Amino acid sequence: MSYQGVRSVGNALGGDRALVIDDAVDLAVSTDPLVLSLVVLAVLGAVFGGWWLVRWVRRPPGTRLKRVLASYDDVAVLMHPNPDPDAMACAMGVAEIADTVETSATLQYSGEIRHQENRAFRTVLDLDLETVESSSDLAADAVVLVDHNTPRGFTGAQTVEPVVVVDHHPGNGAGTAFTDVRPDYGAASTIIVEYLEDMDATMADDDDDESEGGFEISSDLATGLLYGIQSDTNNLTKGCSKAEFDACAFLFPGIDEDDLDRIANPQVSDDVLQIKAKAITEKRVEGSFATCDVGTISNVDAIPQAADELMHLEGVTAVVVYGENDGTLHLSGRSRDDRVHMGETLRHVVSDIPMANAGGHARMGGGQLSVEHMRGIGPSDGLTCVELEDRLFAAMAGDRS
Ligand SMILES: [Mn+2]
Repeated sequence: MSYQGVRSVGNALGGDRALVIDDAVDLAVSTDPLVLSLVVLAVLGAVFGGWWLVRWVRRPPGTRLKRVLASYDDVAVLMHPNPDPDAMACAMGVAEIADTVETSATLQYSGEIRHQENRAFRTVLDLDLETVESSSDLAADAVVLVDHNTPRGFTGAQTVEPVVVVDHHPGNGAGTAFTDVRPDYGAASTIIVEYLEDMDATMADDDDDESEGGFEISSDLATGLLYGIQSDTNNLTKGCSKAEFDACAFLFPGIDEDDLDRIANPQVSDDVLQIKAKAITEKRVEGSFATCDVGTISNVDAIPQAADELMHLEGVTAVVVYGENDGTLHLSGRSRDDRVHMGETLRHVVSDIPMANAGGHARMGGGQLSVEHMRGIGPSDGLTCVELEDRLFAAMAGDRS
């Protein structure tokens, strides 16, 4: 607004106020050009300060995570029990981000890495992972949780307060310094990829050892993150958001196709194939549902794989496969039938059996029950496997009696 403009507004206000504005403007202009330039500088300072504040508040999450990691010398990056490729890829990503700020990261997990693809992932990408049996095994006080949001699966897990949580599962778990939980995402690896993009990371180029100041993504990390996304979304066919496709496109130039093939198509052990064969030949089908008792087995990881195999059967929309290992009956259920919520079905079936637990999502569920308790130690009558199957069929058909 021009000086004349200000004066006319002042006049329009009328009376004393017009006089005050008049005086102020006269003062500023007539006294000293230095005062005027100071005023201009103050205005510019306020504008720039505001812009900086907005930028600071809106810092992308990848930048914020990097700063949080930079404030620790050591962090323990904790995967969920029996980690899958998505969890392992996230841990690799956090470790590489930590490395850029000279924070040392130890990758840890509880349980076992059993599934042949998970073992291949670890071997091919040469991961250095440590196991945790109790909270005293944690490598650092600062714990970063990836691909789950509440610590579980080891003694004292409930006492652990993570500083960082990065996850895509529903839940209320939070980190004391940083929380990023996106249940609409198909994989937690996708979130890590976005962090790398936030940090202007580029794919490592073998021909050029010179880093251009930015962070370079190794081919192991790019391959791991891509496989993490693929395995959590059944090769981009289930539970995907647009973010998964964007992340895969970003990773594409950096992946090692041979490594990806070695991870995705590992050799399958004889017992896994035997158990799948048993599920296929000895299944019990009623209507569009199937169950199978695969008997006593040594590799419990074969049970969900056998359930996946049975789901390929034409006309079958929900299956439960179960087998016994070391006194525990392991159940694994799958459903693509909107009428069958598998997690609820399994929960209902075991609800009156002591020491049993079961649950899961609509399309996927699992459970464990003590064989002794199922057979009815103590006062209860117990349950045979045939009766268990009858219950399973009834529950899948919607009978909640
Ligand atoms: Mn995941």
